[in-house]
Amino acid sequence: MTTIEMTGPSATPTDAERARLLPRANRVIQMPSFHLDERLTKEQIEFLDTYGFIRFKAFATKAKVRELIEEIEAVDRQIISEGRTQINGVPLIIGTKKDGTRFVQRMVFSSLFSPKLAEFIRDPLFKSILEIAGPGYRIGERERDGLVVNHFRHEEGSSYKKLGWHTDSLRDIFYFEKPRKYLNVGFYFDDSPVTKGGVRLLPFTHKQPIAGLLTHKMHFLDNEPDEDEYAIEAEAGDLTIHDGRIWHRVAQATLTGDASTRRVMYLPLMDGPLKEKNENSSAPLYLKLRKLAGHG
Ligand SMILES: O=C(O)CCC(=O)C(=O)O
Ligand SMILES: [Fe+2]
Repeated sequence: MTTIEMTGPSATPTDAERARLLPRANRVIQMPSFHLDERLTKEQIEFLDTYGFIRFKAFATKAKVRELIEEIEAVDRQIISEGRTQINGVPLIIGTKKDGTRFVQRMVFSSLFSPKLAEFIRDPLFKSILEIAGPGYRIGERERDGLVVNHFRHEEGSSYKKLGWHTDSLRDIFYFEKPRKYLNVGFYFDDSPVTKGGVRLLPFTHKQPIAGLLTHKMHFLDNEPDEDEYAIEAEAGDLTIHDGRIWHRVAQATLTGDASTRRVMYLPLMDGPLKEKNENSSAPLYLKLRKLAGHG
């Protein structure tokens, strides 16, 4: 009979093994409490490069968050009252709350509707992020989908409760451009504990060769939890950066109604030739793919 001796170094599970034993929803990324001052430190740049993501605490004050929420709510009401279904050719995702109110769940080109949002993203702190994105990077307020505000909500009538596995770099391929180094910068308007669902990602997948971008999972069609996934939690006012090549999804909240509200704004960091959109632009192909997969 063989007995297994549980002694020696092999008896001590690694962090990864320990993490694997936890129920999935509890596997939240533990990361140092990073703060962003003037520029990213060497440690912060290395963290982002190694893991493919980073979170900065309290990028904006709670008062600023409240002010910006009022602003996005005003833009939302304006878009709904004007009966818009798309902006610059990019379709909006619109849902209905229990009380019958229609609201925008994926707002695009948001800064073009609000001088306050436009001013916020011109804050010098965002410049330090542009610097690490690479030389010549800009915030493309009129390019691609512009400044996006996602509004996830778990409720009957909601059109945006979750988003399947994807890489953001797929957009480049659909725009017939070589996937570039692409940083996705998210600013949180709401606290986002795991009970609100939120981002689940596969650390290190940003280092995959281009083929992996296309083949690792079925873009947008696959919503299944992955045993290697980790959740990113954040609070209102936090800022996150993830590498556009990393595989991620947005899980559905276990909470419902108002308690499930999760609003995050994404900044379009661009380089290369300027291709501004206007009212005559047509819908991008990658959004058609998302639509086919049932997202919006
Ligand atoms: O809501 C989020 O934080 C992420 C959304 C996302 O992955 C996307 O819109 O591509
Ligand atoms: Fe994404």
